[in-house]
Amino acid sequence: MKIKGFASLTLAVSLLIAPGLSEASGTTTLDSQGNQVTIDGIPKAKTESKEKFDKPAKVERSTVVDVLDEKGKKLSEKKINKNEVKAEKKADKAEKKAAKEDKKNGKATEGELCILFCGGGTDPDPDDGGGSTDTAKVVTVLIAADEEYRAAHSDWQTLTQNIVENADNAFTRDHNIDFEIKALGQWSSQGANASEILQDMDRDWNGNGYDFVVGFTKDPNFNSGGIAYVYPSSPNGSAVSVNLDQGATNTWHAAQHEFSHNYGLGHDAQGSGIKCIMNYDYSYSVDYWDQDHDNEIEAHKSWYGN
Ligand SMILES: [Ca+2]
Ligand SMILES: [Ca+2]
Ligand SMILES: [Ca+2]
Ligand SMILES: [Zn+2]
Repeated sequence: MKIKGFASLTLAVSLLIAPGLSEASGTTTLDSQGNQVTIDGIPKAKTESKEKFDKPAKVERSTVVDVLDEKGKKLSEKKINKNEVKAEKKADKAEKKAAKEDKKNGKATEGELCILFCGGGTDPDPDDGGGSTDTAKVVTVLIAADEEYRAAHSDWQTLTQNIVENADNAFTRDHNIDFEIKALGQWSSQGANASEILQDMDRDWNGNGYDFVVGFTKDPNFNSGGIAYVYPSSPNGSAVSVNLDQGATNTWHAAQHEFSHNYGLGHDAQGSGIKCIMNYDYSYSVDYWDQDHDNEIEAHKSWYGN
């Protein structure tokens, strides 16, 4: 959509400093709500992932979603039903977390039991391994899919819901934060690169009362796997990120990485061997954070939701 005066000034400045993503990383600017932000992202995945999900994602709570047109006008409503994770999927995850096994100390099994016996509760995984304070947080999410993404995926509503509902599983498991989808918007994305497309998303969809607005794009100018604002403190308005269409599995990893940036997290050094979704070497292969980043999420958990 149209670029307004103030925003285009900011844009012009960041264009000078940041013509592409690599240079965009660490760029400081103001977002549409006046927050001082840095822009950070994730490179595209090196390998293709499955285009579709084999099964629906774990949905922690049932929710009613508003479907919005490009102007944010409500077109319809749809219900997303709570969907318990299957035991075998949980086992899969436990396997992936082998590197963390000593830290977890067999707690994955407790988590599994809790799914079976405490499924109706509001605290699905109280004994998680992330050092959670057990304060349950529910954060609201607006999903906006751009015209290229919607053209490529007639099932874009289900697909993007599944991506977000996969991206929040580790937040729920390790930090007791549930991302609840409240709206699905039809976005018209514009911009010459990923940073500009992020800023376009921010201008178009911020300020509507959601904790997070997350974009999904297939715009040919989006030269990144995902991109997000990194906030130094609890932001005014919504936390904003955009992810490239890279298939089901890669895209939800990118979404989890970008949501983590929204909580103020930076990156682990590449080549350090630190297994964390914030390390580019592992961003598309693990779904957990290293201890420092776990601590940081806990410290910033109060930024969003209630
Ligand atoms: Ca979920
Ligand atoms: Ca959720
Ligand atoms: Ca576009
Ligand atoms: Zn990043």
